[in-house]
Amino acid sequence: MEKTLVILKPCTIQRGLTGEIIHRFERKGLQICGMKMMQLTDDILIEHYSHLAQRPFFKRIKDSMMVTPVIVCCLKGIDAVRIVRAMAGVTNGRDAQPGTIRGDYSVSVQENIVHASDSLETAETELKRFFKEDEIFDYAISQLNSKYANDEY
Ligand code: IDP
Ligand code: MG
Repeated sequence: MEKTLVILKPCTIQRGLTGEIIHRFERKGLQICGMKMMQLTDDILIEHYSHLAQRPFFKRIKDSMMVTPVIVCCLKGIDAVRIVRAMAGVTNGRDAQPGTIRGDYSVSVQENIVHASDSLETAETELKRFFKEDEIFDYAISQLNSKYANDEY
């Protein structure tokens, strides 16, 4: 099964939406394999958002990710990367479809509630960036047969 990274951004912490967002992923059937609060730093954000380094708003994005600690989550499931990206919705909250997280909770490109890994390869790199090996838990869940047909997992 795939594992993917979700970051609940400072805007989510500030607005008191943490539980609501985590609830959505749990309700969908994704398994929480890791979760912690951490204060991001300039160094980790330069690495994490390196694809945006040349954009004029790079400093603003980094600053917005350091306003409060964030909550990083490792979510697991079949096709977890694709599912979580679909649940997040497109980057701009004003364009995101109602029913998606950004579509339901954000009116901003920047303050868009969650980060979600965009591919399996990215997820692997990003999980290593934010979690130590012993902070990700591989434990059995009892309702696997209620979530999947037995030839799916
Ligand atoms: P994603 O989060 O949907 O994968 P990316 O392009 O990887 O989008 O950008 C990372 C984050 O940088 C976005 O979630 C958003 O917070 C911020 N960002 C991206 N593009 C813009 C922009 O044009 N203006 C302001 N912030 C942006
Ligand atoms: Mg991205």
